[in-house]
Amino acid sequence: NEVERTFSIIKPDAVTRNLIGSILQRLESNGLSVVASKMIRLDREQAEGFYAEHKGRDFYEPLIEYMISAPVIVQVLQGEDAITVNRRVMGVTDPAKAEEGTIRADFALSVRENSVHGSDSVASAEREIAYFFAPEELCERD
Ligand code: DAT
Ligand code: MG
Repeated sequence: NEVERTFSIIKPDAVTRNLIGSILQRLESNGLSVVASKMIRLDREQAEGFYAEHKGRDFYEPLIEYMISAPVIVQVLQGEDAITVNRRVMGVTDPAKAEEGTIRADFALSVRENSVHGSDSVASAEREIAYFFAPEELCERD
């Protein structure tokens, strides 16, 4: 098992409802350590670029509107198999289908307002981390 880094967002619905601490608790207690973190309000161009793979889908425009509707926490998480572990702790995209005890099952409001983002592959993690963080913003941790 390899130590990996993954990219995470605590999305507007969760920030707005003061769920940052509850969500971080789930991530940290599952072996994911924060190595970079900041709160930002995404602008339209940032949100569109981040979700470029979904451009043209029916949910794309409302997704962009939602992502720019309030601040988010963008963060880099490190741990053994961090990409897979983060996705497991998050639960699947639709909270109605997410396993009990996952962040999305317990906190998400809808498929769109689903509280968290997590990279789905090593390639996505590298792209997404670089999209929001300069290399020197990542802290070394054991
Ligand atoms: P995930 O965030 O689980 O990686 P995704 O990459 O397929 O899911 O989609 C990105 C986001 O777009 C997702 O978190 C919420 C939104 N989305 C996806 N499918 C949707 C749908 N059918 N209706 C509304 N929003 C959707
Ligand atoms: Mg995705």
